[in-house]
Amino acid sequence: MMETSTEKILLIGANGQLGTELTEALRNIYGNNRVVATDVQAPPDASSADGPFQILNVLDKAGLGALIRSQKITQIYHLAALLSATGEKKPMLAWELNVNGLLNVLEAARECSIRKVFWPSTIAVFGTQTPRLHTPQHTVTDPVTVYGISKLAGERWCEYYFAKYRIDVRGLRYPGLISYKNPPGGGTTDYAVEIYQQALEKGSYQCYLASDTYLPMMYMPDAIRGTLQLMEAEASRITVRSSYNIGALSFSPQDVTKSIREHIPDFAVSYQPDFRQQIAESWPQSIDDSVARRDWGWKPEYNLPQMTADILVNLRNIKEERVV
Ligand code: AKB
Repeated sequence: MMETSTEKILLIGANGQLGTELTEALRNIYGNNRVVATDVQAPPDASSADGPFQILNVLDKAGLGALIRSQKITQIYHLAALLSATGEKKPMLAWELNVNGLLNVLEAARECSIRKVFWPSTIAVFGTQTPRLHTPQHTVTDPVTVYGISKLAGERWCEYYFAKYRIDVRGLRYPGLISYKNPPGGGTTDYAVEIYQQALEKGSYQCYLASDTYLPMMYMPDAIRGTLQLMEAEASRITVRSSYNIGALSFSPQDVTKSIREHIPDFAVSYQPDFRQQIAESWPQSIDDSVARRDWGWKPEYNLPQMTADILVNLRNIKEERVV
């Protein structure tokens, strides 16, 4: 832990799937009191509040500025967003939160001389004309979802604030993130989290994507490590200011089912594709992340069998702890 650090970090959207684990990781590095977690609601589990927490709506520009000044914030991780499936149900809110929320953060960073900003983009910035295999860093971006459109606009804004105001903003185009600690919220890739939980709890799962739908995915420990690695890299090594492609796994529901059956042989999966199938079909199947590897040394650690084994062990432990 960096006891002597002068950094003070603000996390926006700290209660989410990524935010919860990133808050913990940053507190381990910088110390609990140097990481201010914020969200629109209080955390569901009060016992997880092992550091400062404040309610903050990123659309409240004045409130954001006041918090940054009063807490003497030096870095911002802005994670609050509506994801792809929810965004299709609430398109205007998705645009408002995803674009205007980011603009509030970038403006606050400019006005308050923030040292670094992290902002997540997504594979959803790609679209139907994008090459779907080993999708390159620079290629066609013609997203079909509001989520993808808003994140693509966000990428352009990040690059603009770097070029015009030298704001040190860094981002990753996350694939589907898989974790066992916290549920994802409203994405197209969420099945890859639900499937493990239901395998243990019910022994069966009904999947909303077709069995052979390949998507880029990543286990949360890799996502956390990659995020911290990007943020710790020398600024001179960052050649992409919009957002880096970052890859790890590529699998289909059928593949993950097979992997779970190595541990739970009777696990049964049925398929009933819904509106999320069309979204998935507009996204890449695998990602070329050679630019991230070259610039700041990105390398994932988990493959599918390792991730499956780790998730199932941990979910079983959590279940046993609940029973005791
Ligand atoms: C989603 O499914 O919307 C997200 C994403 C790929 O950005 N997980």
